[in-house]
Amino acid sequence: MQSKRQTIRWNRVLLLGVAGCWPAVAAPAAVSATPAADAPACSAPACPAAAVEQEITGVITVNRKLTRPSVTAPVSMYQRGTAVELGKEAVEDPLAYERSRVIVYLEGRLPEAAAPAHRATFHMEQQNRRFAPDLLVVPVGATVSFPNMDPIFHNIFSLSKAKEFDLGSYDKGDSRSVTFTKPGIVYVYCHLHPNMEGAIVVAPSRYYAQADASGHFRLPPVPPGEYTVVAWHKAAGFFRKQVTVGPGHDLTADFLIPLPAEDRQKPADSSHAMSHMGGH
Ligand SMILES: [Cu+2]
Repeated sequence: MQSKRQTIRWNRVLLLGVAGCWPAVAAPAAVSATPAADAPACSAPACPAAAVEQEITGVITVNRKLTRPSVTAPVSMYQRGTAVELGKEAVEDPLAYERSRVIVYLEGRLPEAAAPAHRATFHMEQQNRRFAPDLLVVPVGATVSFPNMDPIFHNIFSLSKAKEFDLGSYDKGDSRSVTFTKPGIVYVYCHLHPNMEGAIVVAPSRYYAQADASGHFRLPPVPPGEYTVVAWHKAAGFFRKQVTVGPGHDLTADFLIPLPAEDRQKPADSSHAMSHMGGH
């Protein structure tokens, strides 16, 4: 008997919780007499109607034959002046690594508040003759600095449509910065070290995320509306899904990203970089 009463009580609590989430017009009159009705409609955090803004989440699944990313270049190619050990990627699970290389962002009509609220600082260091990080996502309008942490010169440049630049050569401790005013993918290279490759995803707004090793991503909360969720991977390109934000809609966007089996991933415009490096 005791347990049955408890069950009934719990059912009532659940019902009240659900009823509180309904639009005011749909709320049964009987519920308005309960204490819960004194609270502002839909104040519960889990209540869909109360959440003006909601998060779009998803899971990235990467498919490909298991191959190890090739990151090591013959050291003799670069031995001039001070020797700097070429950094190596500690890759334990190649698919987990690739999942964490997926950038997700919203595109199309975005809310007014979509512009970056503040100018965050972004860095892409040159460390051990690699870019660190070698994948960066920033909102349009952001400035990225490129500090040289190596005791050798680097000369960072890009020929991508979204942003062309050439920072010239500079030594350890120096830095240059670039402001990205156009959304797009900016591939970054070094004139002096052909193994150095980086990518900067300039997202159209502050609604972006990078998937974690398990493939999960979470975009900042957005107001109700229809959105295009874009997932991008350097070797696989762009994938798009429509998501409607609002009560009763599925707020997940899962992506299956097939990767080519080759070891080495080359972005579409890397040929420009290679032609630039003929002398090296
Ligand atoms: Cu370099």
